[in-house]
Amino acid sequence: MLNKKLRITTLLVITGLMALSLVSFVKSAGPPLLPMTIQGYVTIQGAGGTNMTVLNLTVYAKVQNTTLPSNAQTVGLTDSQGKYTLSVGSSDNTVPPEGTPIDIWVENINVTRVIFHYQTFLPDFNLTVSDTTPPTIQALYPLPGSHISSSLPLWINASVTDNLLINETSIQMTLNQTQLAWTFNNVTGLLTNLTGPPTLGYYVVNVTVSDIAGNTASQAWNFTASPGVPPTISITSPTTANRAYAKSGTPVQVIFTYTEPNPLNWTIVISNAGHTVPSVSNTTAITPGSGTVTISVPIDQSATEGLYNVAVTMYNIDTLTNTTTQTNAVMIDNTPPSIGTLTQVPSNGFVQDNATVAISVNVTDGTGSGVYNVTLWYNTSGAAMHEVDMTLTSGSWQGSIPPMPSGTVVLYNITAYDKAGNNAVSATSSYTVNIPEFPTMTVLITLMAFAAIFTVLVKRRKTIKT
Ligand SMILES: [Ca+2]
Ligand SMILES: [Ca+2]
Repeated sequence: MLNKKLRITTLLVITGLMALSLVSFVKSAGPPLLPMTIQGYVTIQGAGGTNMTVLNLTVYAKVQNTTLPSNAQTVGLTDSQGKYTLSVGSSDNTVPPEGTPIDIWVENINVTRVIFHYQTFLPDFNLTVSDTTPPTIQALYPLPGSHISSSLPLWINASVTDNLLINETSIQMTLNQTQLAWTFNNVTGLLTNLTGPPTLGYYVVNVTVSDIAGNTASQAWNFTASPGVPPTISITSPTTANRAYAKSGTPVQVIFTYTEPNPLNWTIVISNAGHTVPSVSNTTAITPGSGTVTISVPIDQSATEGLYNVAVTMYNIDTLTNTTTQTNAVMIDNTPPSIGTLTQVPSNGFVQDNATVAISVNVTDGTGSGVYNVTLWYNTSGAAMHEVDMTLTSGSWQGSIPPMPSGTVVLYNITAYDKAGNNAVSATSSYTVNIPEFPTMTVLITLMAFAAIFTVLVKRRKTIKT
């Protein structure tokens, strides 16, 4: 009896030990020791109230709108039975703190919220997704009601998206009720058909699409294929007849007008046989219809001197293009004008205190842009600088300095600009206004008078003798 009791006790102890070791084995082979694991099935309730499971639906664990780190397996896909698994958290420091609300999303639909708890395993966390929102069909091309070129291949595009998932097998695209073969990018949502140039005429596109829950959307739009008309462009400035001048490293202003109902872009190129200035294109959308563009085109430092053509090219959305050119409309000139010898009348030593002093000078610009202006600058020792615009008279530039008091020392020089903005400065000249010496002058005049009388008398005597 005793032995039997002992045997039963021993058996119970052994059984208990075996059970304990089995439990610890099950624990060690069970759910991963991540902070939190959730798994279950995804069921979709569709438009008709039917429930379904779908392969490859993406399930996310997010804190607010941020998906938790992917190394924590917080993004899962449903398998062929619609089963998903999410493991929130990992050994790194991105694990959310205990008690964090975590949102569970299926595709773009927020399904439910769980509270994060460490070492938790939720094996039957089934998700029911209700989707009654139909897909959206937008970004239609050709633009509804537009005219497109009958000479170019025809793209028909639409952006097709859904809050859950597009059922790709449901997509239908027709052109004048004829089925089109389409391609669909399920990442970007771009639905596309490309065919050869359409014949002239009126076309209606129809796109019909359903999501996986069975909600359906349709979109119809029309366009007309007509002979393409390229943009018209006219350069207002600069022109061959009314050239612009610039030096390297400075801008040239270009003005052009255009007419184009569907503009895409424009480009300005200033170039000649030896050099092309970096082109300038529009950086913002061009106003459809007619317009004027005024733009500053920088001339690069390496642009060499000479004449350049200005070309404006415009494209429309059908890639029809037109280019207009003004030849030799820009001159690059980097050489300052050349200032000749300054002529002063009266010259130094003969300037009286009532005398206006005339300054003249020849200024040339060789084969450059031409002389734009010449300025005479003068001052008297220590006083402010005065400026006189010189005028071109009979081939020389002329200006004058007004009378100054006796003994004044006048300093002056010339600056000259060419039409490209290069300038030259002459050396400084000077003169002193004479101090009158009346006694000396009186003696001189008297002596001259006597000499004249003497000469007359001598001549008369000679005449009498003969
Ligand atoms: Ca939907
Ligand atoms: Ca020049």
